[in-house]
Amino acid sequence: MSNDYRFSFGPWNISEGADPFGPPVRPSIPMAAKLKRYQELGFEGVQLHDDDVIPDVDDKSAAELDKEAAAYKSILDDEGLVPEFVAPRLWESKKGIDGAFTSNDENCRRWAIDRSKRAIDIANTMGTKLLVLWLAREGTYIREAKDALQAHRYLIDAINQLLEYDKDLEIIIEPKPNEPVDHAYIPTIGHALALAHQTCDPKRVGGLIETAHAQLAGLDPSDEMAFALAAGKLWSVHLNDQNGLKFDQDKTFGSANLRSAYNQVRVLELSGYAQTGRFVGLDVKAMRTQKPEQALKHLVNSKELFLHLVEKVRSFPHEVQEQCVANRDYEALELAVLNHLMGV
Ligand code: 3MF
Ligand code: MG
Repeated sequence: MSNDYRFSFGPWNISEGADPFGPPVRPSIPMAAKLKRYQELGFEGVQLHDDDVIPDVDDKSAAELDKEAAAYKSILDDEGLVPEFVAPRLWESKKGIDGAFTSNDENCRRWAIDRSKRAIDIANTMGTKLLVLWLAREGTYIREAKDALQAHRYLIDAINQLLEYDKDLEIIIEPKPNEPVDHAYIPTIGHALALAHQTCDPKRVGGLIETAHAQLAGLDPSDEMAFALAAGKLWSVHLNDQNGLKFDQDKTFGSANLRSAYNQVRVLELSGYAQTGRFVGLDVKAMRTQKPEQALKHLVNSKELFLHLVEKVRSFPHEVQEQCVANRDYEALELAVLNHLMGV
């Protein structure tokens, strides 16, 4: 098994199983206990929201933020873990009810930028330069609710202010087309990178592709990854899976579409992603039906499947590939891929 990839997940990926129709079904696990599981599961990186590190971020003084972030960092150090990024969790605050950077309320827009600066301070204390922006509520339920043109200007202005605030910061935009809003303003990596290029320092703004988010946009995740890779902008991934166009499922990687998973691993492997040192992040959810003692299998299984697929990519017969492409015989190539995946 190849061990040159670095894997990460977020503490929210160890969940109690609540869904919009029912309460938690598993006991909650304290943060310190979650962090203890990372190494034994074979993960090195921890994806973090600002309030994963420090609850009630908005109510704390700068000194308190610094102290609590340093304490969290020392737990990570003790566990031999690395913080991959910090993301401001703007969508859970009442202030972000109608969007954060694109809210119609000027006070809320100002809060969103201030809160993101707090997340940057936390990231600095934690020792990561990466800020992820999942623009959860930056969009609308009805088109007339906002001025979409103005909303894009707000987004660029907000990102500029964050880039100015910390000259070493790198911002990673995680696009998603819908959920929680009906239509998000930055639905795909194409939108994210076009936005990046309108900021004051485009080389410090990149993207993160999540499998399910690309699929919800009706796009092929591996081609989305290739698009970002071609621009030197694939700075993280959230691998998972999605069974058609429905709610964001965050299924175990490869569980719904093994062929698509193979192609995502293939594009990462062929581009030399492992050698960049960037993380292969998972954003997967345990099924609500899992018993507490079995509620980490989605993480391990996703990572194991990824590593098996790395081997599949590496062992695919190159001469067959070349011959089929030379003959333009894609039926033969398709069967060769399927046979290879099935091990026949
Ligand atoms: C939502 C997501 C988010 C982001 C996370 C990091 C809760 O569909 O994917 O997970 O990945 O907030 O910014
Ligand atoms: Mg995600």
